[in-house]
Amino acid sequence: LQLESALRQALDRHELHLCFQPQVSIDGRRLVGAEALLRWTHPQLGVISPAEFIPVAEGSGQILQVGEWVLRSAARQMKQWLEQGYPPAMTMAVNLSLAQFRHPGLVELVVDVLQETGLPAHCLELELTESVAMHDPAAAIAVVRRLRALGVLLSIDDFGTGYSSLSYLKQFEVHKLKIDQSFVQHINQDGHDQSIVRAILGMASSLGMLTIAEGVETAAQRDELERLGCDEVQGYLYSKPLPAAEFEAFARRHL
Ligand code: G
Ligand code: G
Ligand code: MN
Ligand code: NA
Repeated sequence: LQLESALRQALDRHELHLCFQPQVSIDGRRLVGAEALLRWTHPQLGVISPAEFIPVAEGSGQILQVGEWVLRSAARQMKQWLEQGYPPAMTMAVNLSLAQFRHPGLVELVVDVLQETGLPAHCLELELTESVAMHDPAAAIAVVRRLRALGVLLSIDDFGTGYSSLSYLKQFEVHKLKIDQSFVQHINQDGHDQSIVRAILGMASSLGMLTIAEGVETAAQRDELERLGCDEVQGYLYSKPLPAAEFEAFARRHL
């Protein structure tokens, strides 16, 4: 309850900001995207993790307002970066919660944000989790189709940890699977994790989806993922999530 009332004031008091984690091509040569990750610095409590306050915001319904702020801010930032000469193929990925995804105003909101910011639709990627996608698959497939029609990209986050039906996955026609970090962590030691990643990559490839591995921390993990045919990586090996100015410094070194 305390967090809930504090969060109500957080937006007004500008206590929220975004960090951006670089996404890099598997060869490490190209910056291909950024994932926007929400941060809250409370004046007394200090930095509060989204793992802590997103569930609160989901329970209280505040996630709609917070999520709208994230979407607008991330799109505005990406548009600014494009104007500064960042690669036009670069994408800005935003996490969507179940309540946001189920809200009837979502597609209209995305249209608004794209119009308002002037961000090309293909530069925006919306991340769903398997549980968001599978909550009501028929409804979700319909929303995904409408979002795809706008030209925005869609990905499934934490892939492999939830349980999605393969037949629905085919109908979703999302652009990208994000392989959960739990499969990456021991990929060099654990033959089962390696097999799971190989299976996910094979399935993605046959369904025409791109793949990104999350939580890549070592060169050995990256090498193995490259050997298995993964397209992109995100993780501490390249960078943790960064405030905008530090992301810009990272981009200058990698463009
Ligand atoms: O960046 P970090 O480890 O702190 O994120 C913790 C969790 O919070 C992750 O599951 C991440 O997906 C989630 N998260 C971060 N930012 C957002 C956001 O803007 N919206 C939603 N729905 N979840 C977010
Ligand atoms: O759930 P989602 O995948 O959106 O959230 C990603 C989470 O993983 C964030 O909290 C982010 O800070 C964290 N993260 C990103 N890269 C790494 C990494 O290389 N190692 C670990 N342990 N966590 C990471
Ligand atoms: Mn994510
Ligand atoms: Na994830």
